[in-house]
Amino acid sequence: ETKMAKRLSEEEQRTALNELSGWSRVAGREAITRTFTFRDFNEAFGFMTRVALVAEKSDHHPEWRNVYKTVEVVLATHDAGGVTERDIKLADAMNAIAKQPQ
Ligand code: HBI
Repeated sequence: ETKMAKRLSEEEQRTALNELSGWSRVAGREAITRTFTFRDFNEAFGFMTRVALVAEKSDHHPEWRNVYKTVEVVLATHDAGGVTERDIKLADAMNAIAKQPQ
């Protein structure tokens, strides 16, 4: 049996998001979001490919939508019904991957 991640309060989310550039809370839903913009489709899809490997490894998966060179991401922990440290960790990993030279 694996331990259920604890939901972060609104205050805890705000504190965590202060150190996560580009991320904000979703209005009307317990989730966080960021839209990444790349130079072209190839860079956007390369980002998604790298993130997919991290997501699968940690069994934590983004909701996302790619339109040309943008990737709109929403993160929530469905099992917990809100935002948890798992979302913050994946958001941080996505920021790091987006910064890598393509
Ligand atoms: N990804 N974002 C997210 N949230 C979850 O709750 C989640 C997931 N990936 C896999 C997963 N949960 C599994 O642990 C369960 O659905 C079994």
